[in-house]
Amino acid sequence: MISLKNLNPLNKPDDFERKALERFEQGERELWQIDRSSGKPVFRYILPLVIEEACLSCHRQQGYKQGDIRGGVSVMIPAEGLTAQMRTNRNQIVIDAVVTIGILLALLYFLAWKLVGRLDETQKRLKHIAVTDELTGLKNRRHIMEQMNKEYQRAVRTGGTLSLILLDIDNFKQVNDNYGHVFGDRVLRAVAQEMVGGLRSYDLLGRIGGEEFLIASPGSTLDDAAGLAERIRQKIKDRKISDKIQELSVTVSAGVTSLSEHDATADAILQRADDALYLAKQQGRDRVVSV
Ligand code: GH3
Ligand code: MG
Ligand code: MG
Repeated sequence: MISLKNLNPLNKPDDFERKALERFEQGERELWQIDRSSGKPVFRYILPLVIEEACLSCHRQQGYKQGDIRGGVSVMIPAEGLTAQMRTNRNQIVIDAVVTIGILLALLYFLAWKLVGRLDETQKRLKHIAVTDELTGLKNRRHIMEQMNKEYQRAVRTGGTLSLILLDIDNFKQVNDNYGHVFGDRVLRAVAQEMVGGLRSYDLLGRIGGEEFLIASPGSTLDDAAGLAERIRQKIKDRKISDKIQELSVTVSAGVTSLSEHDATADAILQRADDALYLAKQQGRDRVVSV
């Protein structure tokens, strides 16, 4: 216990306590500090003792009235452990913050990485959809036509060869009529599969109409392409196409032609392949005609 008007010398405040008592008189309600003057840290804490009604019986003669600050209660606690703990806590807070920020950054990086992956995947998927015929998985009309045009330009530029094969399933309308449209789709997929299996790596294949397919074969002569068309025709003819209740094989007709110096556009070669296909149909179907 300490007081500015101490009766007992033991209650005499030291410097810190005196200043605290003076500040209590100005309205302060508690004070504390870590005192390091003795070399070791000491936690000091002071609360004011306020005169109440009951105190006046003894302290009235000192001139106190109710509400006055009579003194204070001052405690000192060795704070070596406390300051060490505060330091440890501070270090721990810094470590926690660094770890938390690290985890958040890693999470953010992971999410961004995932998102980029997804976008990349979506982009690839969209690209695939844009060039693919949904039913057969072959290249669609637009894409195979673009590729054929590019190959035409390349062949003209380099003086190379380019052959086209136009294939059409024979009497396909009857397949649909007799076996149903769903079975017809099955036939289209099977024919596409046989064609893929018969191609060389540099041949380009696409579905350009309902039951019509185009193969562009860069570097092939007319004879090469006619041979390729014949092998594919035979493979398709030999293929048994079946579901659980019915089985069928189909034939195809093919028109084959090669780039000539008179072809001013890619469409000119395509038209000639179409003419050859028309001839194949005219001559009885299930055959290859080269022109
Ligand atoms: P040709 O031997 O002269 O080629 O006779 P075709 O019956 O094959 O030819 P046509 O052009 O008369 O008939 C083609 C049929 O192909 C008509 C159409 O219903 C069918 N078709 C077109 N696209 C699809 C498809 O995606 N699925 C199915 N199942 N049928 C299709
Ligand atoms: Mg047909
Ligand atoms: Mg047709």
